Amino acid sequence: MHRARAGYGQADIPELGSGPGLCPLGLICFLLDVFVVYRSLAFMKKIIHIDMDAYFAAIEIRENPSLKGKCVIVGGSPHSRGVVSTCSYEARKYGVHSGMSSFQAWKLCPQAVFVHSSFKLYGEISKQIREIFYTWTDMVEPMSLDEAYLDVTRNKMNEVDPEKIARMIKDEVMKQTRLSCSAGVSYNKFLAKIGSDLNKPDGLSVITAENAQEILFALPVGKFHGIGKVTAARMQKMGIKTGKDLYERSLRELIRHFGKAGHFYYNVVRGVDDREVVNYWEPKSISCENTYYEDIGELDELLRRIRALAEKLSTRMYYKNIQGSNLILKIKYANFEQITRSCSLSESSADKEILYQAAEQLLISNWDPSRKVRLLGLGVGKLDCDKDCDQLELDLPDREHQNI
Ligand code: DCP
Ligand code: MG
Repeated sequence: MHRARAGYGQADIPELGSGPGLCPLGLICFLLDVFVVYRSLAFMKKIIHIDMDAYFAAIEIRENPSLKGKCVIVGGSPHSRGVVSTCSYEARKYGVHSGMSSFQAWKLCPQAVFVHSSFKLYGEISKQIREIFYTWTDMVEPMSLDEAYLDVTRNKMNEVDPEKIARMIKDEVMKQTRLSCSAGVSYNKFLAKIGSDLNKPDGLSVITAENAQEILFALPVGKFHGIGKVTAARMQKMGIKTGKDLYERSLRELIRHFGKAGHFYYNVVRGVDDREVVNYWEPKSISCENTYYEDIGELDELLRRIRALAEKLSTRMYYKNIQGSNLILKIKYANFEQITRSCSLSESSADKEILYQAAEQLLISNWDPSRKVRLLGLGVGKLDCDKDCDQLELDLPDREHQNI
């Protein structure tokens, strides 16, 4: 009934008095419409999404003010096959971005200053920021160290205007940490997340039932949360470049091309997202995997791939603030046959070397050398999660997310 809380206002709230004329039946229709509109508005959630700006880089600059205004890249060294965790907005102008190899980043921006990550500090500041959120509501869902959803529909200060709350949170974060963040305010999580990205850095965007369609229609599909690079490229090929193009495709067509995710795309482009803000959720495992362009038959090469996976997994675990004591290895052979083996770690850890050592042993004792490998996956289970443990991100069924 109350679909406006999860859809565009005009599309979903019936126009008042649109039924038959004011005969008794018309009157009943009219009253029903009033009731629906009332319920729609009454049930509209107030969601804020906060995302820190250039988080790791901004902290490094705060700690070392001589870096201010420079191209700062946080991550591995360009000469050690490292990757970029993030970079300052100055470095982004040269095309540097998260996930790119540090070597490539250095080639694009040779004047950049490379800084190693200080995860412990990032975690401490993250907790400090969350305390600010908790002054408003306990309905806080952290998505990573630098990002969280807040449901402020009802809040501890009884403030009715979510935009005002977002502004006060931004000011308080700046005051306490000397770091800037961007906020998106809307009636569901998807739109709030889109909003926080609209005017970065130091942005504040409000997406309402009235302006949602205009904003989503103009947005390139690659900017939709949940549509990764590979899917965006597939959509481009199908002629789906913007939200408007996506809106025009039928549910049937989207499901045919994208499976279960098609349903998600169909809904979110209509501003429909009924996911609740969940304030605590214990992840069971965390993992990553890679399908290789060419099947691999050499042990050395497999170990090299395992090392890369261990590093990636370790970074994700630090980023999510979790440790685990059970290592899981997945091997998929060229004929798609698959085995999964696991072992206990000596202690709960997120350390890349500890993960690698255990994975190496598992691989050597379980791999069949007469067969080539198509895919490797590494995961960690039996996770240690205290109250501050972060929630893992929604895994969409998209190959590029590389989750087991
Ligand atoms: N991060 C990482 N590896 C990635 C992506 C991110 O280690 N592939 C880390 C570094 C970022 C932090 O997570 O500082 C937050 O990620 P964001 O995607 O929010 O990126 P930033 O906060 O750096 O920049 P933005 O201003 O675009 O939010
Ligand atoms: Mg950020």
